This record gives sequence, structure tokens and C-alpha cells, in this order.
Amino acid sequence: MTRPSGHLARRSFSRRLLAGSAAAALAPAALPAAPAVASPASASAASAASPRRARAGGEVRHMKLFAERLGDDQIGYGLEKGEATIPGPLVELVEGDTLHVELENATDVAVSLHPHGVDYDRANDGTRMNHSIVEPGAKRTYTWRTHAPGKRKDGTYRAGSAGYWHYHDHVVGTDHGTGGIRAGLYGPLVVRREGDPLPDEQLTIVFNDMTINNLPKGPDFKVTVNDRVEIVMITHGEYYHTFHVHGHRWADNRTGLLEGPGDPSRVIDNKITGPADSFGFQIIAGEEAGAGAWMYHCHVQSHSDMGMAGLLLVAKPDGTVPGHDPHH
Ligand SMILES: [Cu+2]
Repeated sequence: MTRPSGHLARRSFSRRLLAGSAAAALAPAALPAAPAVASPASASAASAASPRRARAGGEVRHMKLFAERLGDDQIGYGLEKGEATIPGPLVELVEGDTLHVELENATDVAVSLHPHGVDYDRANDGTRMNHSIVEPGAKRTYTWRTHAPGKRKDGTYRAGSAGYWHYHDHVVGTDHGTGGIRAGLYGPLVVRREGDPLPDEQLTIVFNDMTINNLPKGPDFKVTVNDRVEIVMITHGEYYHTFHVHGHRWADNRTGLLEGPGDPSRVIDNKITGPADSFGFQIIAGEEAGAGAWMYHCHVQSHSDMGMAGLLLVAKPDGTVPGHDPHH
């Protein structure tokens, strides 16, 4: 397992990541990685107003990713050179969209991009076996396609692409990308269905071996009470974990949202998750619990005791978090 050394260096790294994810969440329409937003409406017009909804699919999107070393044996994907993060940038599509993503390899080892959940052919598999990796200094464009649900000619039902998915390297270290995933080459991939509610804030939490987002202690995330917060939860590495967040619950289905009073989906606040699993859900921050510092953590007790825990800081509109002592 990866137990990173260099604790102090890692904390400043964490703050940089936090700033990056906050910016992405506040201005989703400004980023090529977040193309599901129909218009750059005010992101914090939360709670009382009905949520913004995902636009119709069918668009052709282009984006660029860089892979680069971050020091301390970490490697990340980023939208610009020098801006790689762990996890990598959020990629967001609507069913029916096609994404052409160019990967430029600024590292000294071959890297690749392998997605879960979307449609791709052999040339876009991101594996050495299918000759779809990127040598140091080279570029390659991967094409991912998505589709809406429908009926096959034989009358059976074909699932759509919508879901909380992820992408990762498949070649660093071994032909399974074991070294790349361990180093941080992974990120979230959200495919929405037309009309799905859009969040005000998005957080990605990755349990990777005994780290969260490759940090030895889970990062804290700050949102505002009544924000519609979307959590994308991904697991990588060697272990099984359980994901728990305090004060909030979600439905164990595609979106985490009940579709009505008769929706039979089980409502949970804890979910077992294993390597390469991913799920996501939306919550209204502090809906029943109120503003405060709400822990999220792996509920395998030894894992949380070893650092797999962080805070969902739900601030009051004035920015303060009741009961939270940031120096504790
Ligand atoms: Cu765990």
C-alpha cells in the first residue's frame, strides 16, 4: 500500500487541490471539463429555487488533458501544464455526447487514459495490448461516446450511459496501470441524463489504498448550507472500504435521488466499495443536520483511525462553521 511520507509537503499540496476543486465547482460552465451545464447561471442560487437541469445530449466536446509528475512519486492529470491535480479534472457529459480528449504526456513514462462506463473502440481502450497508450512527450486523442437508454431490435432494454464513472491510467508500472493509479492518475467522469438536476458544488472523494485523494489524511471540503452538493466517490487500490458521511443520507440508485414517494431504492448513509467501484449522489448540505463540521470517512474502523477521514464543512451563509475549530 501507499503510505506517503513528506507529511508537511502534502498538506500544502492538499490546499492547492482544494482551491482547484472549489473553482471547478463554482464555475462549471467555464471549464471544458464540465460541459453539462446549459448556461452559466449563478451557481449558488441553491435551495428554494428548483435546480438547474442537464441540457439535451448529442454535443461533440473537445478537451485536453496533460499527464505530469507532481513530485514525491505522484503523477496527475490536469487541464493545463503545471496544473495537474489528484484526482484529475472532472469530465462531465450528457447521454448522447461524444468527447474527444487529447492526452499529452509530459512525464518520462508511457501513460494512458482508460474510461469506465462510456463507449469506446479498441483504439480508445488506453491499454498497451490495444496499442492505445501515449509515450513520453507524445499526444493521443481518445474518443468516448455515450448513448441514451432505449430498446434493442430484439425488444430488450438497453441501458444508457448515465452514471458516476471514472477514468484512469492503464499502463504505468504494469499493463494494468497499477503504478499509475497508485501515483494519482485517476479522475471522475459523470454522465448525466437529460433533465438530471445539476449540483451547485461537486466534490470527488477517492479511497486509494489507505489514502483519500492520495493524501495521508482526508481533505476537508467547504460548502454552504442548502447547497446542492454532489459527491463522486471512487475507490482504487488493494482494499475494500465503506463510505460514510455524517448527517446526510442518499438513495442507493443511479443518481442518489428518489424519483418519488414510491421509489423503492434503499436510502443509506454508508456504502461498501471496492477497487474501481464508483458511485455518486446529491445531498442538500445540512438539510436536516444544519451547518457544522460533518465527518466523512471510511467506516472500517482501523482505516478511519489511520487517517481515512475528513470533514464536510457546511458553512452558514456568513461563511462560519458552527462548532468548528480549524486548529483542532
Ligand atoms: Cu477503508
